[in-house]
Amino acid sequence: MSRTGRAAPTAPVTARAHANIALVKYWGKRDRDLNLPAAGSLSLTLAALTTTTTVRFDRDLSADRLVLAERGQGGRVQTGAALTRLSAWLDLVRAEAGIDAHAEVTSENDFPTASGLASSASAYAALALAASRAAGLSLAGPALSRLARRGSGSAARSIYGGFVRMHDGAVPSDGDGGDSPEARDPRAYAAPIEGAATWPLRMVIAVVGGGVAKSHGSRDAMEHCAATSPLYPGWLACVPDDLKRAEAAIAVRDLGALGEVAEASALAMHAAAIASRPAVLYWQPATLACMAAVRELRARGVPAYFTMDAGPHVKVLTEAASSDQVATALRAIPGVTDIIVSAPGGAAEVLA
Ligand code: 2P0
Repeated sequence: MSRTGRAAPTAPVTARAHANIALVKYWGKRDRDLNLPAAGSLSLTLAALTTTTTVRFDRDLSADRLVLAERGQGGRVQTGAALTRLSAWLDLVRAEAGIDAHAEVTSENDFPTASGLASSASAYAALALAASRAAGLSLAGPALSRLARRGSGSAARSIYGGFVRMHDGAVPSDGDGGDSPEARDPRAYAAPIEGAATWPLRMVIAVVGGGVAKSHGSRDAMEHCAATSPLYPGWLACVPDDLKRAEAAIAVRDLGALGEVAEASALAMHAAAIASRPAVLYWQPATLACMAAVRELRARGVPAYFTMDAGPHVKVLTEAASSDQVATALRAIPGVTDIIVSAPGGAAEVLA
């Protein structure tokens, strides 16, 4: 990058964002460079999983610097792929702000990183808010969501609280089966779904296998799935109708209908992943035991519905009044090492 841009403001900015769990999954891209999703998605932002990030641009820094910390552990300076990915993303912020200073980024998760608990979602949402403000930009929601998306697709949703809909941004085909070149990107951002703020829901997360790093990063796994899974086209074909059904269920607060879509979407995504060659299989025995326990709870009249992401953990959507019962059932399963109960969370916010 040239060193001729104007100086950045040097005051640090700290922002916090919450992770989100998709109820209609994002799994596949239509443009790798712009990180455009192949389909829309829909999520619930969670209060209990947060990333807090501080960004400071400083012309005296000779390179970008990234320090990551996890709950109860000291920070670790990152090198290699994490830093390369961050620097490429920071270049977008620098270009938009017209600055050329390097940045120091310190980020702390209050939950296990890279374990399938959606750490990149809260990370890039907090980063988008902190870095854009630290660079002197004041981005409105859609621009902020798009910036977060360039870091990680799911992060576009963590800009907002509650239920959030990610739009794929695709415009009508230009006749060659592709999007119009001039409109490849602008509409691929998330927006909050209004009206469910007072719905007393909980997500009960069964951490399986101690929250160790996942076996396949989701970015590589979804690309591998799109390239090799015979079930990938079938998975993508499900998404538009699942989105419609999920939004209709949220509009009338029908947990049963929403939960049914969420389970179906998660299973379809995992089916496509499992059918990749070689297979991408995130489940462990405890994952299946959790799914069975949720079905048993439901057979006894407890409103509980599971979903799983790019890891072995099981996330169960339920009513607040049933969350203790669900947590107790999941805690008893061998291989479940922790239980996190979360209420819906709010939007990303600047702390200082
Ligand atoms: C989701 N996941 O909708 C899906 C379900 C994992 C399974 O979004 O490549 O880290 O950074 O855009 O956002 C995880 O994928 O992928 C994810 P990139 P991301 O939550």
